[in-house]
Amino acid sequence: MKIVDAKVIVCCPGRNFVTLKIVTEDGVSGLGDATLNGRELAVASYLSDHVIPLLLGRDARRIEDTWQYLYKGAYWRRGPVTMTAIGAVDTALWDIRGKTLNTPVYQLLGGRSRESVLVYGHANGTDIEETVAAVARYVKLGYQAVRAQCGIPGLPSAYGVGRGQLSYEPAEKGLAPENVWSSERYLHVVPGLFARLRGEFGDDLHLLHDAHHRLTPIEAARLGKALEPHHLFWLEDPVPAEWQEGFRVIRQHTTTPLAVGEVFDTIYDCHTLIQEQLIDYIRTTVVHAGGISHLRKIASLAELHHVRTGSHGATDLSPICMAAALHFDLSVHNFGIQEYMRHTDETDRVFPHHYTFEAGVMYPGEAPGLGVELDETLAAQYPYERAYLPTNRRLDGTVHSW
Ligand code: GCO
Ligand code: MG
Repeated sequence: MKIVDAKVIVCCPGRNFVTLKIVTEDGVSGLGDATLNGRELAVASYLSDHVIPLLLGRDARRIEDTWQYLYKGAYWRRGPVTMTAIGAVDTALWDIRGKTLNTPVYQLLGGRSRESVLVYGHANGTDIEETVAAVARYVKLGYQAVRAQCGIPGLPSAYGVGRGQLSYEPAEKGLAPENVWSSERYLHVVPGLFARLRGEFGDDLHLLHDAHHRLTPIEAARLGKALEPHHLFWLEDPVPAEWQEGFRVIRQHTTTPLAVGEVFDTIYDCHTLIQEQLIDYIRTTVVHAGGISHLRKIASLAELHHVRTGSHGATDLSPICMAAALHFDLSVHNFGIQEYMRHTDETDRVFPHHYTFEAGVMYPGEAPGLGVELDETLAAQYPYERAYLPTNRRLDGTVHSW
């Protein structure tokens, strides 16, 4: 079953998405998400200029061999651009395999380990009371788990807080805007937010929070301790995650569960965190961590060490990634939770899909393969628009992690 064609489709139905489409000699096609927020065209070029010529003529059934060939064959291993491109190829090949065998991908991954996939949504507001109202809206929609973020007095913008009534979207058209940050002000507000949320919603609702890589280990330890009475499902990305050993400090001080991994691209970014049990949830994504094949290896290592999965699922990952994540989530034994930031109707029309949401959980659907299509005619009506993630400076002007 030879690969006879492959192409990259870049479109912007509200935000940019990069998609790889692979076609076999039998006319079966598969899709892979290749979106790297703010650096989209680098992956598009990596695929078109360097990877596609290597795919033509290869056997589409050799998923593992193709992964190893692209990873080891590049010599220059790892990095977000390379691993996103490999992830797109891997995802598209699993899609093709499912369609060829007329079965949903999760059946190829060992079948269901559970009946459904628990997801969390994003609630945010400019202050605590607005966030309480936003969480209430999610509860009304049936969510059992909600991530809560709120504005910080004295700071014009805060991570995760949208403009007006629009849901939060992590990209800005044009050039990168600059936000202002103060860890002290932030640390002062967050415990009060969760005290208020527990008071309002009781003990059963799962509450999550994302610190978005902004604290030092000792600040994160202080926040984790302050949040212990409110028993969060997790505290996400407490510190910049490159320095895996840095988590030892946080871990010594707090029992608040820790989650990290959305910026990781291979198992080598998280093996210390997993093997030393410095985290509770690994949040690597299908699209950025080398596809379904590599994510399964990370999950297997994590399973040995009591670490569960919690894949990133922001709107800057396309519905193809969302579908792939749901097949993965349903099948791995040590699944924890899946992030689910709803795409806009515009995006959903370009990527019609079979996955569904009901009462706080999701299902990948029973369509063969991943169960997502790309309407290429419609996609062509939404050309690429340059967009960046914001950058961040402290109150005195020093550059800080965004
Ligand atoms: C999350 C993430 C996103 C990222 C975004 C970057 O937990 O959903 O932190 O909001 O900021 O995916 O492209
Ligand atoms: Mg995050």
